[in-house]
Amino acid sequence: MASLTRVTVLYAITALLAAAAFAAGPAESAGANGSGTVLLSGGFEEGLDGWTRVGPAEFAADKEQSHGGARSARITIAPGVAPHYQQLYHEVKGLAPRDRVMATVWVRTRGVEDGDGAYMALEFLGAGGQRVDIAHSKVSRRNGKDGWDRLTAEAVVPANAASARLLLVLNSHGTAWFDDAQVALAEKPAAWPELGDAQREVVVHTGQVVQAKFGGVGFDVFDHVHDASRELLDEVIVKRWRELNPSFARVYHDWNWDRQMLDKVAARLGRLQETGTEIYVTTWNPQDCRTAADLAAYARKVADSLEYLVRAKGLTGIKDYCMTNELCLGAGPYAALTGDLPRFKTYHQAIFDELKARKLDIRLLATDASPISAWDTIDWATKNMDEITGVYGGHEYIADYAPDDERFYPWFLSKMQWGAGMARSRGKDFILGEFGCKQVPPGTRVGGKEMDSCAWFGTPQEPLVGIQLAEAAIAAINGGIYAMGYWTFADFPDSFGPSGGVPPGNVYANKWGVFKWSGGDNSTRDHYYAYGLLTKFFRGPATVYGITVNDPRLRAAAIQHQGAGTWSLAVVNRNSRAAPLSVTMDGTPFSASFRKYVYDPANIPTNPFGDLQAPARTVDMKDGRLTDTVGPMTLTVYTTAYQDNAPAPVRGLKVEPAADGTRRLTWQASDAPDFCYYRIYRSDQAEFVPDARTQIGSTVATTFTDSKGEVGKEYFYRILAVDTSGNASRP
Ligand SMILES: [Ca+2]
Repeated sequence: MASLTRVTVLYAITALLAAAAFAAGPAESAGANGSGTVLLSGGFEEGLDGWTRVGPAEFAADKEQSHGGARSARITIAPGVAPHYQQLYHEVKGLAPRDRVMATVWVRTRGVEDGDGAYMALEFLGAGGQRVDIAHSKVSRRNGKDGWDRLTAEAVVPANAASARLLLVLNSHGTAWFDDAQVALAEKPAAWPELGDAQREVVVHTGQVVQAKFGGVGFDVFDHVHDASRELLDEVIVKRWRELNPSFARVYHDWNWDRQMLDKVAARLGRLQETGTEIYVTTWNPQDCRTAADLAAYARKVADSLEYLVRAKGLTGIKDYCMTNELCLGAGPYAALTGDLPRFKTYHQAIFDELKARKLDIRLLATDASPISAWDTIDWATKNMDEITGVYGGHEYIADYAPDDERFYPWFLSKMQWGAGMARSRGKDFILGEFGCKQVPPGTRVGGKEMDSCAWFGTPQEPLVGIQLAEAAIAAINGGIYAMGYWTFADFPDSFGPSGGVPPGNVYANKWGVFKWSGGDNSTRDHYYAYGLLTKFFRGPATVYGITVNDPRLRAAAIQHQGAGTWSLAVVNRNSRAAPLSVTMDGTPFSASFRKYVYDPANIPTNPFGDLQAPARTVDMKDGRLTDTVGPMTLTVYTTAYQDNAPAPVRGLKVEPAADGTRRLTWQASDAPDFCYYRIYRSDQAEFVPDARTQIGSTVATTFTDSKGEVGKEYFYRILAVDTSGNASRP
């Protein structure tokens, strides 16, 4: 879960040194844009000159161990000394804001049995010497335990950074040796052309398949464990799920659920079955099994649970499973299995055998690690446990790029291609199981609760979250990812407490949803109207085609739905002005009328009941070519996945006033085959025309209680049936 995606906060001692200006760096150049330039290298052959020692420890250029040459840097923390991020650090010069930087070092350890172990970090300091960001390598006390280990860290220099350091840290008793440290410039962003009013050419290459069976843009689902009233389900949770219609979901699971809880959960997950959603189940806090017998019993219990959900409760959408969220184990430290992947494999082997014996067709996913810097665990899995792995996957929260940062897309695309490529090297698919924008800093508390939420919510950047998420989805699609889940569909309710996978005593709020769940407030967040367009129109199974765009500030993805043969195209325009657009299909030319949907952060199409925005208009493709204009900083979705026939008018409306002043409405169910939900309207005028001002609700049920009217006043109601294309019936 998102709360713990960042590594344990590591409070390196911050010395208030005068910040050295970046500009003082070397001018040596390698690539055309400076990429590959080595900014710092440390072999420690000449001692520890230039390295600053921090904390009580023994620091030495040591001859006992070396990875290259004759010496390495040694840090030893004696038994009587408290580990407190003792470290060697070195300034890194020659960086500018937005540069992407890579660091590597080799490490080996002896006697490291406690604490966080030995690791590396890139730290960025502001002009006042304060930390503004830090990027860690893998943090594990197993680093270097069995010999020299290579650690890597990658970061984008924050806009407010004035200096940078490479930290070599030991936060355990024992000894760590570091050698062959290197920091290199990975990418210096090249200037992008300003294309003004020039036509943007988007070409969809129908002969070039990027992903032959795309599974869809989806959600992480956690709400099935939270109590919800019938009204909340009908009017909010089920209604919005049906309308956003995602074909993929990653779903929370607890190995310790009893039959009663499994029944409750299965009933709530029925809505995913109704929408034909593929379900990826992940267990939170799996049992820490100490013996082979314990593990075998545990694997049986997990398989029992999955078999019950699939066979007894009919949740046949369950297709994927991972034994743990983000490599956590029991009550251990976050991502404890990162440093013990053979143990992860042992769990999956036991569960694999159980599923196979029961002929349950569920793919095991490795490794579910977060963030991208921990995806080397996935690489390990491709090399060490491919025969029991059906699909690969990991998570990422976008820590280094603000939503208004146009440089996010190419970086994320390269990472998606890397992840999908690892899986493809074994003939498998890759699932981006969780993603989201930047998380609030660990330790953020609101109203006495530990907050787990998006750092941009409630800020002027919030409307742009929808744009960044759309870019992430477009990058994942074009990168060849199989399916993705945004964390999360709904907020956790305020009442969520110290159960459900959160350590006892941790009072915790998880507020990432596309809509809120706080008291009676279920209002949507802005990104509902951007990401929701993508879940609805980028469903699987679909074919993803290669696409080229002649403007680096324009991002586009195109899919064709299998079966119906319909098309959906998403375009994000990062330019600060409108862009004339031409889209060409380079295969057999065809003509079609596309509906055009727009998400404009400057004009959010909010609806109090979460009804998705109507299409802006239709745009015709003629002989394989569509021309239009896309607005500045917008997401535009074009689709032929719709029909124009509205449902028949709703019949049989009855209104029954109750003594308490509420009015209970009932009506006959719509018989439209693609029915989605009803809208309820009220006026004190008999002949009123339903509109946004008179709408009082939306629901999937054929009943609605109007509890907001004045007692004794006469009201008139209209019910409209809405289909999955968004067409509403006549009153
Ligand atoms: Ca050396």
